Amino acid sequence: MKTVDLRSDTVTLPTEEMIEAIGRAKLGDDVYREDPTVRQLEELAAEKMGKESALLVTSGTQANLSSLMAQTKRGDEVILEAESHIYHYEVGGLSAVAGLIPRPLKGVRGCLDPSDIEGAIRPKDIHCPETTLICLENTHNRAGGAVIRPSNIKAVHDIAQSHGLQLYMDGARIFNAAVALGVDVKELTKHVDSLMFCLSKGLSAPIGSVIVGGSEFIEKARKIRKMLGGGMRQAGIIAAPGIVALEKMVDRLKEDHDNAKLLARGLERFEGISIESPVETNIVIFRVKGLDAKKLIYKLAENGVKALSLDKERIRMVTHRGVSRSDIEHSLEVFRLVWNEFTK
Ligand code: TLP
Repeated sequence: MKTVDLRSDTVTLPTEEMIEAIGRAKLGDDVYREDPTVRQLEELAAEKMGKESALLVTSGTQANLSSLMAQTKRGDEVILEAESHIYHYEVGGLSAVAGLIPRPLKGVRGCLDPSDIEGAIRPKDIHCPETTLICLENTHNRAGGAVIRPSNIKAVHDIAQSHGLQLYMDGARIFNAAVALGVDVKELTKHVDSLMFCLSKGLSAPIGSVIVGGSEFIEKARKIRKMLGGGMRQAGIIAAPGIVALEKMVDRLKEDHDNAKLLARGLERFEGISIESPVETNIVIFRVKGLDAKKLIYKLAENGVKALSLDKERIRMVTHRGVSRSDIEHSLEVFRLVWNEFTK
């Protein structure tokens, strides 16, 4: 049976070129900063993002936690979107490990209203925790891969500046946002103090994420990464495919976006299905009103189409390099058969 895996772009396998790059990589002990391939990746990432410095970490979750810890102190309050990955899917690390208080604000399609942010910043008062950091997520995962526009980032930046706060972006899929808008990624990074992006999602590298920002911040994050057990030794074998990802895999993301739109157009033809928000990038979230999303994805998986349920009625499908246009057509056909049976 043919299988199409639409659970996540994290399932992408490395390209041949990445595997070859691993074999050729010059290595050293990166805790002593002696791995030339890691240094090359970090320089490339900093340059692409228009920031001073960069740091390779093991995962997006480690990137977010290290970045938050490097910009706050225990007991601080952090403003973030209520559906954000940091708040939802990172095992509560910001509180459990970093000792931070999350202040979740409801956004519209993942996008926070700058005036809501301003209203949530704590006054300097003996009773209150100190607000020190604002986090954005771009693209926004649980908002269906929604793109946060440069104008919104700039508006949030201005507020952060006027209150002396740091602005951080979980840019796990920042290149998807840049490709969707047709802009250089720097347009999306120039107004944040720091961000992270993932190598191992749509860019297809097997492991790793990169934190970028000012040199002082990166040095703090480096020490925190060590504390979190992320001081890696011959990490050039991770950095080498990461370099290929950054240099070769960005432009093809458009193909994933086109496939996601094709998928959404096909799905919305079924009565009872509504697409959550217009598809801009590679994530499609849809609601199966009054039905059990978990049971439906189980049936789909039995027929070779893998997806994730987000909650009782919502399903997420993600396109990526491992899924072609004809795989989407095949998935829609499988969906039709399963759906007809399921809703009989
Ligand atoms: N997201 C994963 C799951 O954890 C849900 C996925 O399949 O989408 N920020 C954002 C916006 C993310 O979507 C993810 C991963 C992360 C951070 C964490 O990255 P990893 O999985 O590398 O720790």
